[in-house]
Amino acid sequence: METLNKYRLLTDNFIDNLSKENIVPKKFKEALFYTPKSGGKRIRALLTFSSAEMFNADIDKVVFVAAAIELIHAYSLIHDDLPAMDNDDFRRGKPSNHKVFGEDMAILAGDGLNTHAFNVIADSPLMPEQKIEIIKHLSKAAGIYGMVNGQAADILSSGADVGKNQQKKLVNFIHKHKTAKLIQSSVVCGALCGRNIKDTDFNKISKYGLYIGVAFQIIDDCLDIVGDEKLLGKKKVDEINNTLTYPKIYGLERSYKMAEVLKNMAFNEIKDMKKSENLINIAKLVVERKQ
Ligand code: GRG
Repeated sequence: METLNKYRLLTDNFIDNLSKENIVPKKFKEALFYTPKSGGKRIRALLTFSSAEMFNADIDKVVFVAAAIELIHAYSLIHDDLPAMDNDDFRRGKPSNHKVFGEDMAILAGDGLNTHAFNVIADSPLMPEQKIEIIKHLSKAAGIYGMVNGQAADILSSGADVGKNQQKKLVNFIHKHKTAKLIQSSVVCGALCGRNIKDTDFNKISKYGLYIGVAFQIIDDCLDIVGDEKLLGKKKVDEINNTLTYPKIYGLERSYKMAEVLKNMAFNEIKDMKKSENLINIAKLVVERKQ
């Protein structure tokens, strides 16, 4: 756990330094860094570091990728909170970005974080071929074949009049794309910072990422019912927005069991690999979390 705290600190410091760059107008700069610097668990960054260390990557280089992924994640939260999306007034225990800076600045802050994340990776000291592979994977996972696609499916499905079987397929698609693809990419991009990765190991790590990514969103759905709003740092809105969730379809108990099964499937992929302790610990954190 000490290593995870070190990784969290490295990410925070990197983002803090980015926010010292000379960007005007002042209000845009404030909107840009308000969400990335407002805390958060930094799960995605921890996954990138933890996967990278299994492939002997240089931590000083990995931090560029870990922080970039947190910038993309922050952009997604800012846009997700907008009235046209989830309409959330609170995030990470504070007023949402658009509540402080207005919808116009919040949209632009999200756009800015999304594009700059790729600049951070391109500007990193990693090897050119590593950067290309990372940018290729991450842009696909965060974009039209991943997170943005899942968000679109989520919005289009809310309140849709479909049968139970169709609902199951839909919720699976949404969770996999909206949340799991970026989490999976955090793990994969960490590995891509390393050297001499065997295909078998790459496949294992990739499956681990997908399984805990889906488990993460199932737990998120459960916490939207049983969680404490103070701990979550946001209002529970799934019921209000008529969002398609695992507990809505399967009930709370079965949803928790499914997350547990996915955690064990993730464990099985990596348990025999060297230096996998951190990824095992993160998988536990994902399923046991209360915030
Ligand atoms: C392009 C206009 C436009 C909008 C896109 C892509 C998108 C909006 C939203 C992404 C979907 C999204 C926000 C999914 C939720 C994922 C999730 C469970 C977020 C919470 O993550 P945590 O718990 O947050 O890791 P912290 O605060 O700890 O970092």
